[in-house]
Amino acid sequence: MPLSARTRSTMTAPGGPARNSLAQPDRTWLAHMMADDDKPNGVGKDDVGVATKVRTKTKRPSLYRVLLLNDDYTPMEFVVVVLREVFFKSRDEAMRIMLHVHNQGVGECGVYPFEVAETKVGRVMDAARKNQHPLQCVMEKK
Ligand code: TYC
Repeated sequence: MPLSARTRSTMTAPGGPARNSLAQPDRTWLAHMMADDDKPNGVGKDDVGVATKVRTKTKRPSLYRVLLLNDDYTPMEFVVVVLREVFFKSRDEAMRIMLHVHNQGVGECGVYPFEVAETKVGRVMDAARKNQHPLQCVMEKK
């Protein structure tokens, strides 16, 4: 059939006929003209690597409560120093938290993303061990 006799609707691009004429044009067969950044995933990109999809949605990190536990032997002043140095509490706030733990058995030092909470628990436990106090610090998911 001469080219002039073809109607537009019967012409197909090398990538195959459009599945739906209202859909976005099939850009596959134009891949050789596109910058790699503009090519749909999996279409003729020259670079080799792991297929990635850019994810724009951000997730808020899970938060963890860091808790101090009471015991009968750790000196009150040591707990106050830990609260000031590890959790950056004022002297008044450190005293309040220490007394709360002393009276209630457990108290919150702060709420942090996982790795921050983990680091703070580690710092408290290291300081307690070095000073031979039985002070315990734990974290729990909020
Ligand atoms: N109960 C301890 C005492 O009487 C003080 C203390 C407070 C210990 C808080 C631990 O997390 C703690 N010396």
